[in-house]
Formats: sequence, structure tokens, C-alpha cells
Amino acid sequence: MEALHSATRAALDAAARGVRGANPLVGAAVLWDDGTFTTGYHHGAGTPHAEPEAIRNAAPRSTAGATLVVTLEPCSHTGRTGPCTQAIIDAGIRRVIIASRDPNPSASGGAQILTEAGVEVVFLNDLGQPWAHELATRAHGLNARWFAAVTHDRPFITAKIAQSLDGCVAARDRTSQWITGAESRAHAHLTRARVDAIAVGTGTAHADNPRLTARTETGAGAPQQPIPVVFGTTPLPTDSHLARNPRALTFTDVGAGLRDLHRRGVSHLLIEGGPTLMAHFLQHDLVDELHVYTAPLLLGDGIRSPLSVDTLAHGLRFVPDALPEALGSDTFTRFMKEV
Ligand code: AOF
Ligand code: ZN
Repeated sequence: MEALHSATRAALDAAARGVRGANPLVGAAVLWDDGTFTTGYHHGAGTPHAEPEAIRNAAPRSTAGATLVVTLEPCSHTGRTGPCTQAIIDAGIRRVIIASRDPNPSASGGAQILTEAGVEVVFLNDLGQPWAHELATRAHGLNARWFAAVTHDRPFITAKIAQSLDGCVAARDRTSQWITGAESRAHAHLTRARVDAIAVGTGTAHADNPRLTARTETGAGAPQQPIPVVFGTTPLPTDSHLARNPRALTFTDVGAGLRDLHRRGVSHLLIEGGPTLMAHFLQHDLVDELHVYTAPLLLGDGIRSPLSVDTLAHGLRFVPDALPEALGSDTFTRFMKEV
């Protein structure tokens, strides 16, 4: 039991090193009968899942007859990668310990498939140990917002804000190019390249005529391009980049649009503004993760998101998800919405 406790903690710590988005944070550990273990984690959308990673990291040692601890129920589907249930069966794993269920209808059901294949499946909460309950709670907490998004049939939503030190996203005359520096913009393009879709409001679509493409450091297009999305009722100028892009989607209703996007396979959506759309998403508790780039600049009575907050207790609280990072003279901080 001591070894299982340590392996579960290690799987959770490994999970936290991953990147959230189209996938939740997931870690796994292969645990042998002698109490030693090796871990693996999911590095982000399109990369192998945690279980095959842990199994691969176990090499050259045989995984036959070993226990696999995983922070999320192994998937049963072929998405961007193959089903983890099959990888586990092929590796000869005898017992799987699961910390949290996968609420994603298209990937769930892995526990049952494993049981039917003769693998012993145990949920951490059913061990009846206080430490197990505590770690199961931690596993759930790690992905609470991701679980909520998939349960509500919408993508996981990241909002990007590029702001001045005093929280303005544009100067009073609405000029906003460029508040943040080149390093911040390059960093933001890496995020663009790993999301499934990027959305702006019609105001921004009119004012900036954006392409919403992901570019690499050389300025070339990234191999995987997100779907451009516009929310709003004002028609786009016919000669704008977005109006001319046959992949671009326009929605007048945010709720219906999010459901439609999710059903089209958009698991991770990036919101890039402007301030009105940002306020709408924030006010409706639709921002799961916040990426804030802050430039060393004061803009005084510039433009902010028109969030309606009447008293301190009604402010929207976020929790830092990682330490702030220096990007040139800017700082980057990632926050998660409090559940
Ligand atoms: C697992 N292990 O490490 C992760 C899982 O598009 P795919 O193939 O990456 O599949 C995405 C879904 O798989 C995701 O929505 C979630 O339900 C699950 N993520 N499952 O067995 C993992 N990251
Ligand atoms: Zn999987």
C-alpha cells in the first residue's frame, strides 16, 4: 500500500507537468511488485496519452503482470491517438488503479473494457484509505474545469489578454498594436498552433481585420491551423481576411456556437478579444484558463473589458497555474478559473 501511495502521488505530480487544452492533465505510473515504479504523462494535444508514455518509459523492463496507476480513466476510443485500453492490454498489465473517471462520452467506458478483458480495475476512492480519497480529490481538482467543459458539451476555453501594467487592452483611442513585445507574440503563436479554434468578436474582426492563423518563429504558417471563429451579429466586411476564409465560422449566439464547435470536434478554443467578447465570456463563466501577457506600460484611462463588477466579493477570482514567466520585458502568467 505504501508503494501504491507513492506511485499515485508520482503519477499526479507527473500529470501537472503536462499542458491542458484539448486534453485534461493526465499522469500514469507503472508499479512493479517490488515497489519500484516509473511514470509518464500526457504532454498536450496530439501527443501520446499518459498510459502509453509510462509503459514506454518502463522499457527495457517488462510491464507484464505490473500495476498501472492512472490519474484519469484510460480512454477507449481512437481520437488523435489510439485507445489506451488496448495499449494496457497489449502491455500485459494485470491491475489498473484509476483516480478519476473520464466524463468525455466519446472516450469513456475504458474501465469496463479493461474489466471485460480480464484486467483488474480499482477506483482509488474504493480503496477506503484516507490518502487514496485525498489523492482522488486532487486528481479531480486538477481537471475540474476541463471536466465541467466536456460535461456542458463545449470546448475547454482559454482566453488571451495582452495588457498594460494597469490592465488596459488598448489606449483611449483604441490603438492596441503592439502593447506587448515580440517574445510575447511568438509565445502566443505557439498557443494558437495547439488550439483547435480561435475566436474573436465582430468588433475586433472589423477593427483589426485579423487572419487568426498560427505562425512559427520564421513567420511561416504552422502546419496545424486552428479554425477561425467570429462571434457577433454585425456582418463581416466582404473583403476581410476572415470573410474570404472558407474555413471561418460565424455564430450569432455564443452558447449555440460553443455547442456546435464542440460537436465539430473543437475541444480547445482560444478567445482573443476584443474586450466586449471577453467580458461576455467572463461574465458567463466560460473562461476556464486565462493567459495574461503584461507589458511594462501604463495607459491610464484606456480600454478595459467592460466587466460589470459592483463589489469586491463579486470579482472573478482566478488561481495562478504556474509561476510568472519573463518574455522579453513582458511577463506571462497562466491562471485557472476557480471552480
Ligand atoms: C487517456 N489518457 O493521457 C489522456 C486522455 O484526441 P485524443 O486521442 O488525444 O483523445 C482525447 C480524449 O482522451 C480527451 O478528450 C480525454 O477524454 C481523453 N484524454 N485519456 O486515456 C490520457 N489525455
Ligand atoms: Zn488514452
